[in-house]
Amino acid sequence: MLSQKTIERLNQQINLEIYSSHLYLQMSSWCAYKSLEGCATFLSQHADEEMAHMRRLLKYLQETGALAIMGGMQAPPTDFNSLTEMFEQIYEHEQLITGKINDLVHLASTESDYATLQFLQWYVAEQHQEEFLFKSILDKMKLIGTEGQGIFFIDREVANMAANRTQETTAMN
Ligand code: OFO
Repeated sequence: MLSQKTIERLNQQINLEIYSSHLYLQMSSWCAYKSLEGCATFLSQHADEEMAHMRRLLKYLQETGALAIMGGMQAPPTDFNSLTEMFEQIYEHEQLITGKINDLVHLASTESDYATLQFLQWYVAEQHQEEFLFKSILDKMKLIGTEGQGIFFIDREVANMAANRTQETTAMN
């Protein structure tokens, strides 16, 4: 049995995950528009992963007899000054999500809600991986540089990441 506060906070998280998916799909569309096909594929894939994060929360709420509520959604930004700026925004967004997950962990801990505490561990590990992933892309961008052909090589690197992710997912199924 979840507390009302936990139900509200898990519902907020559901909506944040949907926003993350919208954001990455919009960014994917921007990349496709700029002919950055590798980044477009990678972000489209990531948008799907965010919906999977949302569904995990949805299932948990349903299993505990709570009502999941799909709220309204603000529109994500549609334009970016550069690929670097876009990935910086993603990294900042993931740090915000990590903060929200940490708040949820704190709440579950304060309420001695051990089932929710355990459920949230998957998100704690996932956020660690996501921050690492986007930080590594930003590091590569610094290393390769975004001038001239740099952007082409970055797009190719990110395309390889998307291909590896597809292989991992196929192997898991
Ligand atoms: Fe990008 O991890 Fe969920 O939001």
